[in-house]
Amino acid sequence: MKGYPFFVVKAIIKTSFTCWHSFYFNDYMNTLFPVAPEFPPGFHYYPDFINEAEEAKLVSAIRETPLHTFHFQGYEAKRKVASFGYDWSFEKRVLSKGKQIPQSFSWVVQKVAAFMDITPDHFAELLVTEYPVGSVINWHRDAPPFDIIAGISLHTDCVFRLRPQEKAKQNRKSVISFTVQRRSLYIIQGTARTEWQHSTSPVKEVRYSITLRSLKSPV
Ligand SMILES: O=C(O)CCC(=O)C(=O)O
Repeated sequence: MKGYPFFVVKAIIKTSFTCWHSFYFNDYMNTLFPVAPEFPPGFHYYPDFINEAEEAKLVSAIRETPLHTFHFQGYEAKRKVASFGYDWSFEKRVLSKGKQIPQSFSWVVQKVAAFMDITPDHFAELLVTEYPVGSVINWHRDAPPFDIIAGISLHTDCVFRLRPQEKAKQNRKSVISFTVQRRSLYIIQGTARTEWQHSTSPVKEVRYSITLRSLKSPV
């Protein structure tokens, strides 16, 4: 360091300290706090479930699908949806058979079913959702007639949250918040389905999701 002006020496010392500090400290932090949060029983998360080409194929299939604004108890949400197969009306509280799942989504239904070791016809509903920038899905448990829920995230990541359904158990500490990456799959069943609610935080870019649901009792 001899011959270097003092401010250069100071900058070199500061930079190397910052690098080593952050390297050592981050490594240490990762050991202390594992990246994956502890999910409630029945919640499973699989990053990179589909590849980039498959994601592009699904996004273009969604963009060709006519979507409509989602209505819930007289309230108009920002997100847009299209439901195929069996649809639950929150307004009328009835399950009705709608349009067939389009051919362009069949392969993804088959892929999720094969992964879960069930047959594709277990999935009675396929819901396509478009979340414009800033939109969310509020805290909820899915409609009563449905059983397993499988969600594929597309186009951007989003913050997904879980909290107990029971009011007495709800507090800041009971919220599990984590990122669901684009191209990932999550599965909600068991306790996570019956005793937990889920929601998403406002998205920074347009997000699409595909939600597959099975029925508790076949109709
Ligand atoms: O977009 C998502 O991943 C969440 C979908 C969801 O919770 C719902 O449609 O009920």
